[in-house]
Amino acid sequence: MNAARDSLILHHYDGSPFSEKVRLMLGYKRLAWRSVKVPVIMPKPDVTALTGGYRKTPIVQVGADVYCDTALIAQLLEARAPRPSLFPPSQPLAPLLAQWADSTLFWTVIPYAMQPAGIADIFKGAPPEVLKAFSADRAPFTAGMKRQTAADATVNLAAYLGSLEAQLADGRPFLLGLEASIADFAVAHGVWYLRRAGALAEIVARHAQLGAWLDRLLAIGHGPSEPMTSQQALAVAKAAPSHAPTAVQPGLGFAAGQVVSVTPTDYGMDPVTGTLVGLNADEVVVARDDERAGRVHVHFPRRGFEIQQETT
Ligand SMILES: N[C@@H](CCC(=O)N[C@@H](CS)C(=O)NCC(=O)O)C(=O)O
Repeated sequence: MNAARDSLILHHYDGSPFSEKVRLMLGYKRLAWRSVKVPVIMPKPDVTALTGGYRKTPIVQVGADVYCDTALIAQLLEARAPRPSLFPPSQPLAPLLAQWADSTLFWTVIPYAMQPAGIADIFKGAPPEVLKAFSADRAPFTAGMKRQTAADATVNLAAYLGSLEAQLADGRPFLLGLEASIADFAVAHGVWYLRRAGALAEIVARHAQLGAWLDRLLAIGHGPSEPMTSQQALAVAKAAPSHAPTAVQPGLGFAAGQVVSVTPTDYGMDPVTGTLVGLNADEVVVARDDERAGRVHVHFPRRGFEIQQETT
């Protein structure tokens, strides 16, 4: 099991757009990874044993360190394999475009693709109970959000894809220039999902440059992976001798050792409670104990997450 100690373990499922974003980033960086398939809906006991309650997909595990949210996962991969970079210095706006794609574009793609004509293809072959269970799972998951109507999403998406097409019109291979960046991977997962939406995928096919750009990104592939069970992943966490070095930077409003909860501010607002062990402008890290996973350090991006001190 020693070889697994420092391995990147991706917990994901095939049809998850944010997982596709990470799979492509792994491929881009030619990193080897272990693949743990997780359930599409709750319950996910082997995920929450690692995270302490966070249920979004994907997560990446390295030993007893668990990284939530693809914005932070991108930074982890960048640290593991700096070249090729997801953050080329010539593209300072790449993280901003990525943030827009992961929020606004994604939440325009979903209501557009989830129209009856899209659902028919996205859930092809699945019995009606599966669709029903999916809807029942996702309703509370997104309860705090105002969802776009299909009509609004259609108009908005046409404008967004039109802008992306225009950006690529000068023949550049990637959205912000000659090199790929985090912006490409963040936009790609939404457009990838649109392509799976049967007749509705026509909205992508209308844009020749955008289609060619997506093909270019998908050609990167996912790199080499080996399957692993969720039980094996829990055993890797439990056996890990130590955690990644981390520290609480002073002046950011919290102190090491405080019991805090960390909660996404957009949707899927499941709090994770633990002892604060790491904090800086980019990430917040809490330590928590789980019977099966042992002592786990759970990492979240600082932006897009709320930290609350818990009264003990
Ligand atoms: N900001 C998160 C968003 C992740 C997200 O919304 N993932 C979707 C799947 S693509 C999800 O969690 N759906 C519910 C689930 O898988 O339980 C990230 O970048 O990782």
